[in-house]
Amino acid sequence: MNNRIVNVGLIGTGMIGSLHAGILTSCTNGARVAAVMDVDGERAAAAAADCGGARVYSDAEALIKAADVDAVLIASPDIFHAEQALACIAAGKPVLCEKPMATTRADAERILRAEMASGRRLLQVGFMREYDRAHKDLLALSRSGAIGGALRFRGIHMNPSRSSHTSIDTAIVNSLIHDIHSARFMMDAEIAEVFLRWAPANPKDARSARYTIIHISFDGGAIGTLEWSGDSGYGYEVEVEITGERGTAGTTGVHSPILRQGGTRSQAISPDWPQRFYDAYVDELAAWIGSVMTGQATGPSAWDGYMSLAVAEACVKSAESGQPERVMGRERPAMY
Ligand code: ISE
Repeated sequence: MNNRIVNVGLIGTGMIGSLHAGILTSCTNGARVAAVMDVDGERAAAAAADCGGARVYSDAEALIKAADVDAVLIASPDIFHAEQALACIAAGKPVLCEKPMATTRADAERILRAEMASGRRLLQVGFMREYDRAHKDLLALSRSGAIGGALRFRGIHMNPSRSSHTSIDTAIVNSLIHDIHSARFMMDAEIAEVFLRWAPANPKDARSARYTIIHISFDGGAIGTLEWSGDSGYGYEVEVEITGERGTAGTTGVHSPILRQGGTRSQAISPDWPQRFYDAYVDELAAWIGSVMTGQATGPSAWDGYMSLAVAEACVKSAESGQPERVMGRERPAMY
């Protein structure tokens, strides 16, 4: 790429889309939001104005094909991700696609094949925890060999109360997909088998999900658990821990000051994910823009998008069967 400024086309201006737009506009060197698309025209126009006057599209395909859009950020509802990612690859445009990359393993496979046929990596998946300082420090410690070979992974993911309950399928594909990817990248191993149990949010609706525990087995023999709550009752928390042959290491929790007052010792917890992971999003976008400039996609790949969905599919199957389920992956292509 010769121009010094990457013109980004943003698809979707909801909560995550506007978070990305704000970061790209205010603190990402070498980037600007040049075009936005949303089916809600008013919301798109407001986002465009916040970005200093981006062009507004009502059609994602038209934005992707626009000659002056250098790279695309997909932040639309999950069900649109796959087709929009495929359109970006067909147009030869670098794309940062929010998680999940698709909603089914079959669609993820189509993306993987399209990217392989294009001959180069164009797609980065928005698994932003890879850019989180606490995750990076723990991964570096584990890779240093300080705790020996990894035996067990533990992921904790607590969400604050939402206005509506999530179904178990949505909890897996939209939210637990982060934890699935974290387990893979923190352990440097693929997940081979899963066994899911959950407590419903509403006893009259068995598919509603309040608390979920997934037992996982990795290729090579390590084991783990992913715990998820759709309603922690106290705020938002994500922690990971690895037990090795010679010790256990984990992230250190909230970083706000400890307050001693009125006979208590307290520490504020993030209200939700935009606060907890803001810095990770900033670093993710800086890395993505850097990779667009050099012409070589980095970070979580279409392979990560595919494998996380293969594991998610096994989790959904386990929710239906009540049994442990094998992950139906595929051989890792040489390109990844
Ligand atoms: C949300 O879509 C996210 O991506 C957050 O990171 C995750 O923690 C949350 O559970 C999801 O709903």
